[in-house]
Amino acid sequence: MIAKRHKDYQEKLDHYQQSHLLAFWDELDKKRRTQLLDDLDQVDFDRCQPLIDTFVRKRPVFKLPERLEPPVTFPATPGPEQYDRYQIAKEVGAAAIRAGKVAAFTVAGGQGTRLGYDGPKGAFDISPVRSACLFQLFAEQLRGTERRYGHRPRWYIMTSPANHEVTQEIFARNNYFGLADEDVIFFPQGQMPAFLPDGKIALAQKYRLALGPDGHGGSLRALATSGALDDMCERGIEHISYFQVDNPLVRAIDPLFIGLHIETESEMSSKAVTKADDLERVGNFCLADDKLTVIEYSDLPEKLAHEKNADGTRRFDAGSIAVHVLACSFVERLTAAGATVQLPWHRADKKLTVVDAAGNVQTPTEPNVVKLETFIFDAIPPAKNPLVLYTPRQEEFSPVKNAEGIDSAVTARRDLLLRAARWLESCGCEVPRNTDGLPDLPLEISPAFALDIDDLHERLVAPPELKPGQALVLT
Ligand code: UD2
Repeated sequence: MIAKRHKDYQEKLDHYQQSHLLAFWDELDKKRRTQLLDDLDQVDFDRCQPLIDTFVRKRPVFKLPERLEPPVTFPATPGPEQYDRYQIAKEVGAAAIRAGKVAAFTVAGGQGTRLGYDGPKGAFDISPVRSACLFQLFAEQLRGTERRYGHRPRWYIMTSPANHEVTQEIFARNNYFGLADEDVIFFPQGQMPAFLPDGKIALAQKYRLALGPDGHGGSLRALATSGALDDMCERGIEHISYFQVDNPLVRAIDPLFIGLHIETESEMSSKAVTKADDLERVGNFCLADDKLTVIEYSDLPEKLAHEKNADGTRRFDAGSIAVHVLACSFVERLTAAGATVQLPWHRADKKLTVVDAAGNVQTPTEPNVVKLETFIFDAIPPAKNPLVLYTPRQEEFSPVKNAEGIDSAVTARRDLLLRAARWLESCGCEVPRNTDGLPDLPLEISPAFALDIDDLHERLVAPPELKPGQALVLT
């Protein structure tokens, strides 16, 4: 069996000029040979081949669209002329949730290298008092949604082959964070190899290819190939509420957002925040040659990033928080056999320890490999009626990306604490604050207890009395 697979790959790799991948075959024991063959099975050589010339051997240059303008957006708070529309949207969204037409979808296949956490990022403890992990906070939102709308959305989680098993183990060990195991569906995303600059696939070890997840854009393909999309259709799910695993403040299921998406017959909707500064490292919503598009911070020329309107506000101000609602029919259209729309590939030059042709381990000090990924937001331009809804950053966005500094666990915990304090204050509580303006007590509201300010208003019989240093945890 192994001999046959080996022979087949010898021919195949010759054809694709990747025979170096079997260079150490004779040195490998049976287990390692099998591992190497299994890694080779993961590579779609036909898919990679044309990319090697265009993205690896050549360095693609990002071409700025001819006409770049700010997008038309829905404001976070409606003006008088939009008030009714928002009210209707909230009801429409709530009705869709109640009717089981909305699924939650978390992309959790990333490698989380910047955070330096050894494990799936979703298992990272983040809440300020209970130390609940990201997965737990999302699960509690789904439980809160069930309490409020009478239906608990099914939860699809995209993992990667590297963290698939351990992610499932974490859920099993934690009793699915209070959800039913059959309501949480895990599936791994596809992989892409890392390439050396000459187009050869890199070896991480003599018997291991350097493979990594194919980007969050790969979630569309993975939804289709895993059967998750069929599962959604069979259950009458029509809308996918997409969010990243790294944002503990995210509103996993938002009736207003879902309702606007439905009312406008949008195929893909997005949430934005006002950028924290001109050069914040988030994608920028733009109208590129009249099409709604996200341009990554690294691709938006600084001159444009600094441009101001006549009133002094920032011209390109809508930063992507990577929260979307996608119509299932849209994902079907994009992933159907023979689909004409392909998400574009993005090149990233990375440092990776590799085994060289002589079998020596090389640990680089400069980027030595090319990784290719697709991005979910590149599905926006081909979508019909895509919309952007602004949302207040302090309510919904504080990602955990870095080990320290901005977008770290420290800032996310602070923002969870501040949000809980604001919600309680709006319910009439007096929250003691220290000289830095931070709540002077450990404070946490589980999303299972309250999903937002309105929910908290309904849930609190009387505003609790808060004392400095005395913890309040609402679960
Ligand atoms: C992303 C966006 C940025 C902005 C920001 C908001 C890109 C390129 N940039 O920045 O525009 O919206 O987020 O927080 O997206 N993931 C997978 N599989 C993969 C790669 C990533 O599931 O192959 C997941 C990952 O687990 C995480 C999310 O996607 O939940 C974000 O990935 P990232 O950290 O690479 O994105 P980032 O911070 O560069």
